[in-house]
Amino acid sequence: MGIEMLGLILAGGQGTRLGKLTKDVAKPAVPFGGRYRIIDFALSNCANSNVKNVGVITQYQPLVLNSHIGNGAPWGLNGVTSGVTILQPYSSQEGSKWFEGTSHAVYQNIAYIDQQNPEYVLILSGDHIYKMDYEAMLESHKERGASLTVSVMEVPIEEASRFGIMNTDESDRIIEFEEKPKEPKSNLASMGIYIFNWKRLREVLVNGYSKGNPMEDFGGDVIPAYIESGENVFAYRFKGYWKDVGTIDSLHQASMEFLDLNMELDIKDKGWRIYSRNDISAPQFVTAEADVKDSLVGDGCYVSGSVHHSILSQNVHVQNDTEIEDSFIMSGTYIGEHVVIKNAIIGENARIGDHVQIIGSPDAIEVIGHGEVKGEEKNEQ
Ligand code: ADQ
Ligand code: ADP
Repeated sequence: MGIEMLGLILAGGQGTRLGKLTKDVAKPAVPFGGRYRIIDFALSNCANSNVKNVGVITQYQPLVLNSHIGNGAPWGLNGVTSGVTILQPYSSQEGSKWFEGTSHAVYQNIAYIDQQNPEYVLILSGDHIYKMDYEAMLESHKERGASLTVSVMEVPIEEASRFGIMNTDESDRIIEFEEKPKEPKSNLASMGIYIFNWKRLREVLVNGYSKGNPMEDFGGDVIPAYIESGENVFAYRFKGYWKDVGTIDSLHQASMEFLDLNMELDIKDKGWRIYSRNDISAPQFVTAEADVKDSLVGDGCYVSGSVHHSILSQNVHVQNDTEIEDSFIMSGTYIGEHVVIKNAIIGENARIGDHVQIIGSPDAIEVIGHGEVKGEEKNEQ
């Protein structure tokens, strides 16, 4: 007997738009919010929504992602009837073929999905920050007798060409869908979160590939094909905070929003916890010279400079007479004396020497990569 709904997290994109931050780390494994990695949100939503079986489809630099997810224990996905499986590209007899678009990646994993034998598959991206109850979305899918349900949100019209954009009828049936249109006809955007009836999706993928009509991408190929062939495709309206953090600007913006105590994404909500894997560090130490305001400071930090409206992840070291403002500093980074950092994202284990200035602006965020070294340190510790 199979399971009701299998979660599939697409965690394989290269994430070129995150530049240096994804040089050796897959996008979903990029740190967020001082103690999380981006994929924690999708994994925690699964755990909280009773989606107990999850496949994570990877391809690019999966090492950090693999060790972060491990056996799935932080999310409670390591039981007898639950589990998380990391799916990597493999060589088949037809030769090795890497995953191309998003639906091709699912097609490549049919053997795994068949083994789980789900009635429904829930397709998720590994790079979204949000809290969402997928069980409620499944209820709506079932009630409407849908073959595909697409989670949607209204976005500012000037941003609409970054998304799959649709038109619906009065019952929220999707009647038109265009992937990233140059001239969007509406502002109703796909969040890239789908529930499919597995049997039907499997047929569409297998038929497409065997008849020379490959279904590479959900937004570009599968959804338009479903609508054209008259399948029941419905929009499910999501209300709440949701952000695709696939670009430097959106990652910085989401980090600054994370500092707002009244933010819509209530991270302290005990009814919807966001779980992660974290090492235990010593408590943070803030010296008498320090001036820390409006900031999140992780365990193991040592702060002797001024830190305003910024996130210091675990084990960050900030020396005297240094100023940090509107920035996100990832874990293990050392920042020397007389440094100025504004509107920046600093990668994990970077080393910023004395007197270095890293000054971005809200429209041009500065980025230092993981392990990058800038300038020299007088007070090497
Ligand atoms: P994009 O986010 O641009 O648009 P895409 O880059 O194809 O879609 O990737 C979606 C997710 O899948 C990302 O997390 C990416 O890392 C991952 N991914 C991409 N290729 C993969 C592969 N071959 N193997 C494994 N994982 C892979 C999509 C929809 C739009 C919608 C936006 C919302 O196509 O219609 O509006 O999401 O953000
Ligand atoms: P971005 O748009 O920021 O580059 P995405 O995660 O959306 O990031 O991925 C972009 C594209 O890169 C995807 O279509 C994905 O298939 C492709 N891609 C992912 N991994 C690799 C890889 N290892 N080599 C080449 N292309 C890849």
